[in-house]
Amino acid sequence: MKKALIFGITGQDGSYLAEMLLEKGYEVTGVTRRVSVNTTERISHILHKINIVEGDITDGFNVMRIIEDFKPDEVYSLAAQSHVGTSFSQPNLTWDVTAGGVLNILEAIRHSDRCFDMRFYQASTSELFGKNYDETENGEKFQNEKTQFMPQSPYAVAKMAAHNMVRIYREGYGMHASSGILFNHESERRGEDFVTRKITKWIGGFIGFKEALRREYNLKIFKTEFSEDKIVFKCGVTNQVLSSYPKLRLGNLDASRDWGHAKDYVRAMWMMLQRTDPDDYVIATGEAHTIREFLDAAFCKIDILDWSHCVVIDPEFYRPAEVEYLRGDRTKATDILGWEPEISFKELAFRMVDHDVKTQRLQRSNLQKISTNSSKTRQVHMSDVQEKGKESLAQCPPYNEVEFG
Ligand code: NAP
Ligand code: G4F
Repeated sequence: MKKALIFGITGQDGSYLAEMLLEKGYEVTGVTRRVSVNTTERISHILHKINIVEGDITDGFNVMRIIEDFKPDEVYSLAAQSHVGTSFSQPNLTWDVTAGGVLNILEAIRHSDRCFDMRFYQASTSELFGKNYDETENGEKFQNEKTQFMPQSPYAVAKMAAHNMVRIYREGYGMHASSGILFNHESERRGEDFVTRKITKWIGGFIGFKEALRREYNLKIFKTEFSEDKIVFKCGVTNQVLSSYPKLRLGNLDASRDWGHAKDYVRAMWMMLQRTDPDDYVIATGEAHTIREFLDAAFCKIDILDWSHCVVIDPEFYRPAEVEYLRGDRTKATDILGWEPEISFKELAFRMVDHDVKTQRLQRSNLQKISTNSSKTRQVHMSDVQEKGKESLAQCPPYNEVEFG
């Protein structure tokens, strides 16, 4: 039985990778940090099938001991401070974890008696390209393994250091060390402060809120109005203000990303380690979409075609330096690994919305939780509605989605 060691098993990718390796018959060990709250939500369904060891990649001795004790065949280095925005406010931490942590793992492998029995995967990133791209003869922009790196954030600089370390350890010490230059990949398990999940979480919350409001007031139709930062719900019959929901606050909507599904991407990680020769590969769908296009797809799933009323542009979410355009050319991965993505951009957005709507519906099923108004205000509104008589409300047309306007 092959043994895999995953640093970052509690993250989005770690959880999908662990599932996939278990299906392939691996013995899986995951490294988790000591934290005051439970972070194993994404792997709760497989916890009984895997080993968990406590560790932090910034502690070199700790990493060395884990590798010596567990004796893995494959080591996946997925742990990182992975949020680009946060790397501007916490550059030192980002450097220590995202660059230094990887060096600790590489050193632990290099000094092990089993150095050449282990294969190592590093989670590199399309952020390495930053500002830079190449162009086809038709003027289409793309990035591949030959595109020069021009990082735009402390996160990307840390990842570039790690990427170069992996190459040096491969070429200098002959280690089986590969880097996947993965373009953005998302999923139902994506961290909630990345833009795609932030959008689909908001949609889930919004739908759950509307449905709970409808149940609470026994209403079939709402009218909505839009203030600067809120969506105000009114009774379709009496025009009474019932409640309000905060708008979705986002930063730059014009950047383009090459978005795939994480499940497809962890397959590529494993494929790299099955090759006799270690190497670096770009993993991407080859399609670029703006944040606006993701909003189009996600809101379309709930039949809202004009989402502009629901979104506020907030300078807080702009970055000091932005990566404007990422579109990967995966030719090498397809030719050598035989890797292709299976989940399309639209399916990705729909799956994420479906998941978040379902989750929020469950959470909102308790009527008491619904209103952002105080309970006192809600009672006043309730009694107003009741005074008007439930009969008149019952004459409302059947409920569809919220009617805007
Ligand atoms: P993620 O959800 O943010 O997961 C990061 C993981 O790293 C978590 O398990 C986290 O543990 C762990 N971690 C953070 N600091 C640690 C430390 N000091 N010691 C040990 N573990 C630590 O990230 P992801 O989306 O799964 O991405 C996986 C990797 O791929 C990351 O390295 C990321 O930078 C890289 N990457 C991601 C993408 C993408 O689009 N998703 C694209 C390219 C590259 P806690 O649960 O305790 O926080
Ligand atoms: O979802 P994001 O935070 O992802 P970003 O910066 O592309 O980084 C992700 O992908 C990288 C691979 O290219 C990984 F290496 C990295 O670990 C991470 O997984 O932001 C995407 C875009 C950016 O242009 C950002 O400025 O969305 C824009 N954006 C607009 N409003 C926002 C927001 N991003 C976030 N997080 N939050 C916003 O409100």
